[in-house]
Amino acid sequence: MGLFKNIFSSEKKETLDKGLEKSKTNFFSKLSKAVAGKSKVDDDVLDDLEEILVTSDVGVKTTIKIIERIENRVAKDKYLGTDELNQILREEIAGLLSETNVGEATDFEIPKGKKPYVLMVVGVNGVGKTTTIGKLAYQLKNKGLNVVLGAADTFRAAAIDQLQVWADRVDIPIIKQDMGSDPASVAFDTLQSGVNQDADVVIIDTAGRLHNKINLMNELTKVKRVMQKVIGDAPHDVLLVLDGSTGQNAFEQAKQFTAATEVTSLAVTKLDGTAKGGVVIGISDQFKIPVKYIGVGEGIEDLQVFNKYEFVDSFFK
Ligand SMILES: Nc1nc2c(ncn2[C@@H]2O[C@H](COP(=O)(O)OP(=O)(O)O)[C@@H](O)[C@H]2O)c(=O)[nH]1
Ligand SMILES: [Mg+2]
Repeated sequence: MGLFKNIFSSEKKETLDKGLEKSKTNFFSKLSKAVAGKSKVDDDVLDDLEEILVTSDVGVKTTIKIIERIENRVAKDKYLGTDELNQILREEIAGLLSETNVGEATDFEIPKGKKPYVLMVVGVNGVGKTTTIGKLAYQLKNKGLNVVLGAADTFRAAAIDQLQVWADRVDIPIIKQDMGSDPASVAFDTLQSGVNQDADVVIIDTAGRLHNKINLMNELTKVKRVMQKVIGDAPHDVLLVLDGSTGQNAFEQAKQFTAATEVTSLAVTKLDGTAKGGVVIGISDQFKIPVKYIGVGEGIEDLQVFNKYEFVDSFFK
């Protein structure tokens, strides 16, 4: 068991390293330019560092916090060599993320005591909701859990088909209706089926094409209310999916969705395709909502539980 665990985590680390490669290369090439010819961390280096962090989509607020921490160290230590900057950045970012106890999980787990555990997945079109659901269902099934999917994104036939493809790939049941049907009704059917099948986990896919906040709020509230006719405290988790390659847009979407409904966890996708992986650091710092999962590729295995220590480790390796 111990050996298996080691093999698993080294594989996980490899995928994470690969997924963060673009972000890392981008960050460290800028950083080495900023410190070229300088032996000491001075105001110029700090200014450049600030710009690098902001352009890596760490976000202004979180960047300011990091810079302040490094300034304090410079003030205390008097002389801070640029060759130590890496290590210091790593320590300060890890320290910042450690202030909350989110991002501590190391494995896919569903809290016990709720059966079925109902997970509603929200987010705008194209961020990776359906893909994340497929990958997550695969992980949970591999852990021996019975998973049922609900295709409550009824706007496009393709959206339903896509979830069906994932259900087939993972070999789990899916509840769906025709395109254009009421999402709340699909969610209702899915929960009922989940209860009847004694499922462990029910995952509901939703549409993100609601053109304003009021519509979005009404739609999500309705889906929740209808679910609660079957399971009084459903959904147990509302997972907002954000596309990590969209940078500040992801922050904006997080703001809008958290205003429209109670979001309880986040997934940040497409970190493999971006040089701006810093968005995960900013989002974990700024929203009081835990980043639970990160997407590091399109494959079925390319979803990871977000662990801040592993993340920082991979980034500053
Ligand atoms: N590279 C990469 N692509 C992803 C990831 N997650 C999703 N995608 C791709 O993003 C596109 C949109 O995903 P989809 O699940 O349909 O988004 P939805 O509209 O929110 O359901 C698809 O082409 C996915 O393969 C990821 O972590 N990395
Ligand atoms: Mg979809």
